[in-house]
Amino acid sequence: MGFLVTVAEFGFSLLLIVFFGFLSVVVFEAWRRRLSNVSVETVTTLEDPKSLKPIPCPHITEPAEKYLSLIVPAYNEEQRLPAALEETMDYLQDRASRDKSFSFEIVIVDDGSVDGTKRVAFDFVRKHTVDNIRVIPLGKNQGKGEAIRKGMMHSRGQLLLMLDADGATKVTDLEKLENQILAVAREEYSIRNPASKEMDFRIGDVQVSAFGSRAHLEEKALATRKWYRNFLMKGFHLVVLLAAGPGIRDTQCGFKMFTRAAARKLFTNVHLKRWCFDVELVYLCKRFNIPMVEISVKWSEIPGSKVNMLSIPNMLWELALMSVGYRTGLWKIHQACDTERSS
Ligand SMILES: Nc1nc2c(ncn2[C@@H]2O[C@H](COP(=O)(O)OP(=O)(O)O)[C@@H](O)[C@H]2O)c(=O)[nH]1
Ligand SMILES: [Mg+2]
Repeated sequence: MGFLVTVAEFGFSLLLIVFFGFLSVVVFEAWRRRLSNVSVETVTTLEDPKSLKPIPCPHITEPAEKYLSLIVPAYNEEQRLPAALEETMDYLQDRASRDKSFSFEIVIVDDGSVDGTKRVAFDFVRKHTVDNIRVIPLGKNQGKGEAIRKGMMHSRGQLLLMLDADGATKVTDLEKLENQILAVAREEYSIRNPASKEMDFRIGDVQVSAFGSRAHLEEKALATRKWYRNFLMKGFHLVVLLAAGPGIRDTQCGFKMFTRAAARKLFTNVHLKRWCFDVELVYLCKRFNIPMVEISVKWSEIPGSKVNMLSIPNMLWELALMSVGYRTGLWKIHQACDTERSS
């Protein structure tokens, strides 16, 4: 009898081991597929809403045609987008009228909005022409990170700025980022090409990134916010530190600028599609030795934020994915995007 019980126990344990072994393989396989799922580049078709004619879709691997591109991710921004666009356009037109060498474009990426975002955006295109402002419609919602990636991949600037659709940052602050990038790029260029002349220097060819930052506002925010929000913020900073390492105090600010060469490298590699793609950008800058500067910007909290408590599990999941993806080598780094091809 005792012998039979032992055999039954042994058989049962074996069954459990086989069952859990099988389960682990299934889960690991699903995890592996998710991890190695690099975004596939889709060809985006652009259209002039005035003539309804298709226009050629530029690509980050082609030479720059403008000085500055502003990439605006927009998800259900019918209310907040118009004022932000007006202010941005006023600044850009004013600057272009003062400086004939300054050229720009705004690229709005409509991320599957279900309100009137697309209508608002196309009204602006009709008013300001498709050469100055264009819309990339993504059809279905893919996340802020993916929307920005698509915008970057199809923009024409030597300098590429991502900024939120709610106008939370003063657009004139882009000059702070631009000036820092210019200073760092000139230095990098002269170190790498000691014999070259100033006239050969093209800002878009040197890899530099500038991160707008609200870290200087943190003390005030800590004093005025509820304790659990501060707790969550500190916790998030710790997780970011573990995932991407030190370097940038505010990874999440929606105001960042990249040279074309840096953007080409970063956005052909970035995997995360939602809120933590910024953390991956920091990680990638470090991997590629792309110089990063963090610059304080003016920030106003605009009502209507889409980040909520439900975004937290997604953020943690993305950071876990990133850590495992790069550490196990399942997320590959593509080096082959150093140079542009001629169009
Ligand atoms: N593409 C895309 N953009 C989003 C999504 N959710 C928010 N955004 C955009 O991200 C930017 C910042 O969003 P916001 O809700 O103001 O976030 P907060 O300022 O960090 O609280 C805005 O331009 C939004 O339109 C989304 O699911 N997809
Ligand atoms: Mg906002």
